Amino acid sequence: MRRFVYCKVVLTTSLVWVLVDVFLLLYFSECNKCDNKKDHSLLPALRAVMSRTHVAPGEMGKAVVIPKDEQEKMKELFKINQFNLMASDMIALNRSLPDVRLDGCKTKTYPDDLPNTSIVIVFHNEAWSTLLRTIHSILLVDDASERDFLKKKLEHHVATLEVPMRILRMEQRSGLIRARLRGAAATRGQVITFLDAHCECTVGWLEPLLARIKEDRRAVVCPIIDVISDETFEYMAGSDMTYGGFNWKLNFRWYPVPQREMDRRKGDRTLPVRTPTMAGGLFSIDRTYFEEIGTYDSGMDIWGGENLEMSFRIWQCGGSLEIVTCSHVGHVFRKATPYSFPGGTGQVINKNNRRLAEVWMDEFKDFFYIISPGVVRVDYGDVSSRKALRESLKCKPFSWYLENIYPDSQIPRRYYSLGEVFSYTADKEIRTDDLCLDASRLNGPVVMLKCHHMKGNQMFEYDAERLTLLHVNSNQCLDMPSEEDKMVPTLRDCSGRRSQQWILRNMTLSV
Ligand code: UD2
Ligand code: MN
Repeated sequence: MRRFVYCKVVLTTSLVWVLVDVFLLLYFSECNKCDNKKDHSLLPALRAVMSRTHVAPGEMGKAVVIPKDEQEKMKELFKINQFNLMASDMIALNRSLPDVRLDGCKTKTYPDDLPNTSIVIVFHNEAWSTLLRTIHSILLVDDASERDFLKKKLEHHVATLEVPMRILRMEQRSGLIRARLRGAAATRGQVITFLDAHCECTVGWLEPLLARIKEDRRAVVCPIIDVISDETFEYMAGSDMTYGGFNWKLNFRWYPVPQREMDRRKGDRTLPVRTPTMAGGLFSIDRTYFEEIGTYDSGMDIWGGENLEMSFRIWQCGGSLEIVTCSHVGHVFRKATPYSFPGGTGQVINKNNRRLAEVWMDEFKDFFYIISPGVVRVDYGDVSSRKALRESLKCKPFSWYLENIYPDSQIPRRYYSLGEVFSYTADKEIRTDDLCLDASRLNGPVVMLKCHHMKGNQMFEYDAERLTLLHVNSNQCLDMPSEEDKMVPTLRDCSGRRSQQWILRNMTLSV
C-alpha cells in the first residue's frame, strides 16, 4: 500500500514568504497494533498528572511521569513503538519546548532570501502522536523568529490555513532508503530536509540550516539532535561538543569534537562543525546537489548504512558535512527497533554495510571484515553503478578521507599490518577497533584497554628480524601465554624463544 502526505504551508514574515513543502512519505503495513485508538483511555493518567503539576504534561519539554496505577498499561503500550506511547499521547501536539540554543545563536540574523525547503518524513508504523508532533513542530519552527507579530498573530494565521496533504503509499515495504528516494523525487523545494517521524523541532531550527546551504550549496547540514527520552518524553539538549564517527564494525558513534575542529572555528561554538559522519535521520541538502552527488544507494534495504555511505560520498566527492550548532531538533532515541526487518536484522545491515565498504572504503574495508568475519558470506548484490558514480564524480580515496577529514578515526590511516585479530599501527599500537594492547606490570599479563594515543604502556616495537614485539616501557617482550598465565599473553624478559616470535600478516608499510 502506498500513501504519501503532502502538505504545503505558507507562512509569512514581515519581509519574506517562507514556503515550506511538507512531504510525508508513509509506509503502512497491515497492522492492528499500530492503531493507537484502541481502548486505552488516557483520562485517569492525564488527570493525575495535571492535578499534580497544574500544567499540561510535557510542557517546556518536561518529563511525563505516569502514575503508579497506570504503569502496567504503560508497559503494555511501550511495546508497540518501543517508546512510552502513553506519555506521548498525553503531551500536546504543539507542546512548548525550552530554547536550548547557545546564547550566541539567539542573536544571529539570516538573509531574507533563504532558499525554501521541502520536508520529507518517511515512516513505518509510526505512532499517531509522535508523527503529528513532528509535523506540528515543523509549523512552529517556521515561526522561529522572535518577532512579536510572529507569535499569536501567526498562530491564528496558521490555524486558518488550508493545508493540502499528499500521502503516498509504497506498494510494498521498501525500507527507509527507498522511501526517502521516493519522497525526494516528489519534492519541488530548493532544499530537501529529511526528518524521522518522531522529532520535535525547536525555535529557529531551520534558518541556520538553510542559510548555510545558501552560502555553500555543497554543504550538507545537520541540526544538533536533541534527545527526547523514550521513557518520559523529557526533552534534553544535545551537545555541540560531539560529532559523528564510526568504529570498525561500521556502527555510527558520537565522539567528542577534537581540538583541531575547535581551533579551526577559533573557539566559536556557534559556527558549524565539520563532522566525519552523520547520524542519518535529520539533515538538509540542496535538491540539485542531492541529485548530483548520487542521491542514495537504492540497493540498500530497510535500515542502516545509508548514513555512512552518504557521509563518505559527500566528503570524498567534494562536498562537506556539517553540524549546524545553532539548529536543534529533538528525536526519540529508542533502545530497540519496533518493526520487523524482512530477511533478518543482521542480514540487512550487513548487506548495506558491505555495499558501502565495497564502494567507498578501498583497502580499509578489511578492518570491517576482520572484526566481523561472518560478513564476507553476505551477498551484497551489484554495486557497479555506485562504483561508476564514484568514478564519474572523480571522488578521492578513502585514505584521503581518513587523513584529512577523520584523522582521529578508530581505523588507523597508516598501519604496518592487519592480521586475523589485530592491526599493528603506525603509532606502534596493537589495536582492534578502539581497544589497544596495554601492559602495566613487569612480567604481567597484557590487557585490552581503550586506546589513549599516548604511546606509554600501549607502545610495542616490532623487530622484523627477531620477530619480537618489545614493550618499550618495560623493555620486555610479548610472550605466548602458558597454563599459569591463564592463557593470556604476558610480558617476559626478551629471550629469543620461539614463544616470543610473532608474524605480522599483510605488511603494508615497512617497519
Ligand atoms: C538512525 C537515523 C535514521 C536512519 C538510521 C540508519 C537519526 C535520528 N535516525 O536510526 O534516520 O538514518 O539511523 O538507517 O539519525 N522507516 C521506514 N521504513 C522502514 C524502516 C524505518 O520508513 O522500513 C522510517 C521510520 O519510521 C523512521 C525512519 O525511517 O521515521 C528512521 O527509522 P528509525 O527511527 O527506526 O531509525 P533510528 O532513529 O534508530
Ligand atoms: Mn528515529
